[in-house]
Amino acid sequence: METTRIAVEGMTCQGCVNSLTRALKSTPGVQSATVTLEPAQASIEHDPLAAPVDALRAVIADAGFEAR
Ligand code: 9UX
Repeated sequence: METTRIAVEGMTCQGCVNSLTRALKSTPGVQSATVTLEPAQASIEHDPLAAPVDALRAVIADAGFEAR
């Protein structure tokens, strides 16, 4: 298990935070995810083989936000 922090642009309210949190937590290989507006980021505990960082970034993009 590994923890990755990704800056996330485009979240404007707590609903964004909640929906991105749900999307990340439902991703296979993700054990836990903490998303905050301030700072605008996601901290993700994940299995790097089952859920590599590129996959996490894709989940963020698919949820409608920008991974930086
Ligand atoms: Mo708030 Mo975000 O009304 O996707 S949920 S802006």
